[in-house]
Amino acid sequence: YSPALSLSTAAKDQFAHDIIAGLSQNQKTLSSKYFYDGMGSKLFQQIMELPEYYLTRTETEIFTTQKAAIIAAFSAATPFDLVDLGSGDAAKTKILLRAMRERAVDFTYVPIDISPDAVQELQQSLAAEMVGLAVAPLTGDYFRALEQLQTQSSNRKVLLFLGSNIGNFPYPEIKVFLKKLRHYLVPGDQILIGFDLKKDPRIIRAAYDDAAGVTAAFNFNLLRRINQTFSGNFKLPLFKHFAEYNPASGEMKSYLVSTINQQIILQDLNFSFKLQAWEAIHTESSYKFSEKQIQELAREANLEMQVLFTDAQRYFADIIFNV
Ligand code: AVJ
Repeated sequence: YSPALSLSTAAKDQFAHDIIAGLSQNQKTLSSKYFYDGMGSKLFQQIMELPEYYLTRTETEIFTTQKAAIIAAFSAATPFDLVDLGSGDAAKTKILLRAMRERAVDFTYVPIDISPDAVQELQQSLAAEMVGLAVAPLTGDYFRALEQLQTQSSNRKVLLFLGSNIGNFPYPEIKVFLKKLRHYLVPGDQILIGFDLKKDPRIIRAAYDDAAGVTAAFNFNLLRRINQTFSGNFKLPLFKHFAEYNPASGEMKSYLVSTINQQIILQDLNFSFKLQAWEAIHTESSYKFSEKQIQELAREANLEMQVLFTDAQRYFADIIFNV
């Protein structure tokens, strides 16, 4: 695949700031949004193929079996922008894109992703697979990208936030996030959100601790990326991937656990810190939802639930909200 595109200075400064803040805390933490450099996006594509990672399979099932109803719910009388937050390789979105083209729906596809590599590859694959599709991609932070979109298009917006990306926000932050999103939307706009639903805790845990070790590699890649970006000395074999699901809170938590006492130095940042043996760095939370929680969230964010789509096993829900 193409070599990694480099980060902008602003993005690199933000990354540096977040690393230092997260690793200076008592409970050390790194933000999961930094998983997705070129390599991380590739590893996540492999995760989506894993037998244990039911999320992609179930959302794909929803789109494949119910695409006609989903598209009909977009109430597409006028041209609109289909804005895909965290588009990645857009494998699932492409199911909707193809069906919308078949029905001659008038829309522009606006993929937004934090990974420049992912956006570039998506642009190339769309040019090859969907000739003539109007595509206006944006790279970077969701809100920065939405800011930019406002300056270049006044179309009605249908936002996609698929794959349970929303699960990366802890509960109070989701509310803040949804309220911020609404700030870029007006009545008549819509949001389609994919939620991973609560289910057998063992099934959930297995999805984040797969037998082939791809999720572990995805987690370790964050340390490799920090080493590479800031001349760090993380030694990957001195850490263990550990993932744990709490069925009471619905929080799926991933960690990198230090196996020994060690000092980490990030030379370019002039920053160092110590890790005790078996101290854990929290790297990701992926929240799981009950339908009741989703309804509550919608109420609090002042979003009207229009329609809920789910798979045969009720593992996953794609819900369209009216702004
Ligand atoms: C892309 C955030 C939806 O939380 O399930 C997959 C990322 N992390 N395996 C998720 C992820 C570990 C994924 N999201």
